[in-house]
Amino acid sequence: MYSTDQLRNHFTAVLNDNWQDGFTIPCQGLYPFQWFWDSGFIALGWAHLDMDRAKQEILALLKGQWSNGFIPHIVFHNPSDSYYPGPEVYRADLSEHAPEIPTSGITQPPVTGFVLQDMFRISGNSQELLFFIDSIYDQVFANHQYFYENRDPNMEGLVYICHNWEAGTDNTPVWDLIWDTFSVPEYQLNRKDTKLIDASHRPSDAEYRYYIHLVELFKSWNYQDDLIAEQCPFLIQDPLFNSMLIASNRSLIWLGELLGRDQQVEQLRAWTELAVQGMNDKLYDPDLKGYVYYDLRGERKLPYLSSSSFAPLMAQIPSASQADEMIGHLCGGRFGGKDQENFLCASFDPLSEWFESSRYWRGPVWINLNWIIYKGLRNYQLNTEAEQIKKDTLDLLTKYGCFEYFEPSREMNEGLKAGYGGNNFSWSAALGLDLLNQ
Ligand code: 2M8
Repeated sequence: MYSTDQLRNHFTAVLNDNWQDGFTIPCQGLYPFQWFWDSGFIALGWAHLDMDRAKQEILALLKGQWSNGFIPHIVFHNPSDSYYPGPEVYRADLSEHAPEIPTSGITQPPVTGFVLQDMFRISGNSQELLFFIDSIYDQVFANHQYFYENRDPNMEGLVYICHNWEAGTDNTPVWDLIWDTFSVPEYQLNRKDTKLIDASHRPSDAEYRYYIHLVELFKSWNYQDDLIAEQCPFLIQDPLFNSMLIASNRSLIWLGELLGRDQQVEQLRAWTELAVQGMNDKLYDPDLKGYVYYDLRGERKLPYLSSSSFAPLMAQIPSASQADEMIGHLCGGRFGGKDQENFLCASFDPLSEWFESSRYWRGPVWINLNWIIYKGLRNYQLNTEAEQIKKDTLDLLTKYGCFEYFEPSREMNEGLKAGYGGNNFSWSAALGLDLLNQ
């Protein structure tokens, strides 16, 4: 149990311990490299402590950018044998676009755009930071261009993900419906995570075989986007991923106007307009009152609520009345529970038969999703709900420290001594720090 001052010191210590001279690992042992969306959240934490490190974090990520604008989800800056799958499994060098530095061959939610706008705000609108943003603006823009030009086959403004690890919400139960359509070889796995963390809190080996199978397919196609679009059995329009892209579009528009980048701003506006329409026409489910996934390969909606269903609030996608409908699920609703029996916000619908309160992205509370939802609720002046999710987030961090994920049920938390997954986890620290400063 930490006091506010101790909590701030704890957050700072976690980030300092995970700093690797130029970038920050998510967690010792379990995640020994730099991850795409982690690096964005982590940069926000650094922005409150040491802006130079925040800039270095972003620059280190961009070292891994491919020549076609793609940003990989892992940049392997250093060797390590504590993580599987490593660069030898991904073989990104099979792509004609890959850089010198070893990277993975899949991506993650593109948070960099809105992170840069937040860094600028935290800097007090410093001119020096604006120069920095100007110096990397084209690279971040190129990443958005990569998505809209390669991953939107129907020109709907909605980009697809082609691997569950691209979602960031790695083993959400929604993917089970996709795995049911797969048949995969008995790959030999060399998992390290289950030697470090309670295996019942991680995805199963059967799930890992699907994950590896997709990577094997990408390698057989040399990571060519046209072949992936034509043949990949996992092709999903994800509400969280698209919301992060749209939120980043909006920030790049705002920053681009300051920087006089008229053509790029015009293009970003066009993408955003189509994207918002696509989100509302295709991914909003009026019966469920939330945004859901669409399976492009199976041509079907996947109508299940998860914490990702609320992410569009952050990108100002729902109308005010849609937002009102959506928050019915939070305080007192199926996520918060009657009398707030759960901490906000479970990663999957707590009333679903597939909900598992301690297994990774199948139920536990994650700090980054809470932060995204908090920002979204603030956009709509839904202040009661915003304050509740902020309080729940800080209460969990105060009780346990910076774990990777947390038990949603208040009752079960009474007997627990620890959160779940990795400890001293960077984005829990960074976003905790950001919430303390809101
Ligand atoms: C988790 O994912 C990695 C694969 O990317 C893994 O389990 O090995 C997810 O929680 C993901 O969202 C996160 O970026 C990554 C590093 O924290 O860990």
